[in-house]
Amino acid sequence: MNNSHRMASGTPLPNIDQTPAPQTFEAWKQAVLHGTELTLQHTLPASNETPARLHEAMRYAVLGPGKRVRPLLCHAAGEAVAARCPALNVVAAALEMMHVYSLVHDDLPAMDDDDLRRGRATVHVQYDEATAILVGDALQAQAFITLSQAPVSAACQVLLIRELAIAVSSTGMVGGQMIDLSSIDAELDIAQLEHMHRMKTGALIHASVRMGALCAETTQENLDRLDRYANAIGLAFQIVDDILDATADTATLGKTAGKDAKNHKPTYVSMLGLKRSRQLAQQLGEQAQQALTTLPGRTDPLHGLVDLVINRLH
Ligand code: GRG
Repeated sequence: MNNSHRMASGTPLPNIDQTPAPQTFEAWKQAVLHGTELTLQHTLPASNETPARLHEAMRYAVLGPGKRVRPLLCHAAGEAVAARCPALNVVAAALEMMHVYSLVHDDLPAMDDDDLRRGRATVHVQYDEATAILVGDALQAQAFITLSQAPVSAACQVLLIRELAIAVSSTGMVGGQMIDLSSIDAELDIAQLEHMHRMKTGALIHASVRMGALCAETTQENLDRLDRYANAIGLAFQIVDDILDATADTATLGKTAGKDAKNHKPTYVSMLGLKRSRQLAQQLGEQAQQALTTLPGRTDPLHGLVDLVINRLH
């Protein structure tokens, strides 16, 4: 069977399904990053396609040096239940587009008002504010177009589209952002803080894991195990983000450090302190690892990603 896929840009995707499975976590990660990059390159509209300024700005936003945590989680979860690589590459690309839309809009003057992202000028600084708004809008649409082209059954495409739409909806990422924006100077308790982060950051991370698994027709038991993993790693990711905002420098993060305290935002660090925040992140990491019993495929990438999320430096 020919596994090349013709995507939105019209260029066939290379056949990256036939390469042997990498042995170490690092080799696995590099292979996934390579597949994600190729798929994003092919799936995003070309920068000379009209309107060229918008397409160029979309590519600037997405093809910058992100960590690609969501694509990595999608692949790792898919491989844990033996999903096929071409579908995972396409779904991973859609997840990264959705994530980047949220970053571009979050950086806007009306929201976090930041001029640095991934070590480079934010989209509204590099281009202009109206272009940045449209880049976010178009990336969100492009994510759904991409999912509608995933090489899975039509029924599975609908499941993937629904999963992503719910994750970024007013009860997921966008709702979490709304609560976050209204929490400046507010007195949140730890349960409210957790709820906000589960929506704002956790929902898309959770969807990344589930969507990888949905590419294979897996059992409800396996999905339940992966849900537990995703819930734990999603919250751990945010706690580590709070820790890094308080402890790392701007050059290392590639975005402005210390913004939470400056903006009087409640965070795990402001509420629990650094030591307890680190302990909580470790505990959640252990919970994530424990969820990974008896999955039918390869689980070392999911284990490796716990370490990567908890011990990351940016
Ligand atoms: C504007 C609709 C809308 C939503 C924004 C996710 C988000 C909601 C805002 C991002 C702000 C932020 C710093 C959130 C904390 C966690 C987070 C998502 C960090 C950025 O994700 P990384 O670290 O970034 O995966 P890279 O650049 O590596 O992809």
